[in-house]
Amino acid sequence: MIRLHHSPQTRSMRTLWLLTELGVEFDLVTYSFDGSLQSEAYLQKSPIGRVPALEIGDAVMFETGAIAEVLCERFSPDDLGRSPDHPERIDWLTWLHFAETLSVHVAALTQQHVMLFKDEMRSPVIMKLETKRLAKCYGAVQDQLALSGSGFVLPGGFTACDVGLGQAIYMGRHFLTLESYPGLADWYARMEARPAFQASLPEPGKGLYAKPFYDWQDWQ
Ligand SMILES: N[C@@H](CCC(=O)N[C@@H](CS)C(=O)NCC(=O)O)C(=O)O
Repeated sequence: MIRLHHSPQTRSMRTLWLLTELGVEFDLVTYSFDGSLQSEAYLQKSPIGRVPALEIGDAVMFETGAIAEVLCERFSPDDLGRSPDHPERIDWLTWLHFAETLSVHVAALTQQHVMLFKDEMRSPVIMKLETKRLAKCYGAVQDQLALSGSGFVLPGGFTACDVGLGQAIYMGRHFLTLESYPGLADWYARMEARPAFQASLPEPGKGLYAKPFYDWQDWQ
């Protein structure tokens, strides 16, 4: 039995997209940010009340990178995954986990633009800094796509790296568009067109973000 604990437009979208690409059966439990992630029952699954949590057999996991490693090992070791002796293993691990580096900046920007409920709590300095740090990440992924040459993050084709990074960039686009990153935009358009990506999107109006784009310059 596999059960994903998920909130729309959060990192758990990464796991939802991956499970869908893998074509495995799973149950989906959806939460909103209404305090339910801090319930005693949920804290048994994720000790600080974050999404995703994944029940898999008798185990409960949290951390998207670890979840992706386990799911690929079990269900797609050398297609969406790269097994330990695969020549792309090191790059696969590196780019799989680089998604989280992007997500840290996206999370900081989400906190600044969306979560803080009084304008005086927001800091344009932090917004600008985190947007610049996100831009560096976009540049690094675009460079890797050029180096790979396959149209995917790794030369060998579509993997869980594309899922992790695609989800991070889906979130990042709420704060920094892909306008200045043509190579990244081309790849992202193909990620967005995948049926499994589409299946990981929230129903209209049910996500975390009320607007498609939040501009730090509005707060200068
Ligand atoms: N490194 C963790 C981060 C998980 C995380 O922070 N999830 C956010 C949503 S993107 C969350 O649950 N936030 C709830 C909160 O901060 O209360 C992972 O990759 O799974």
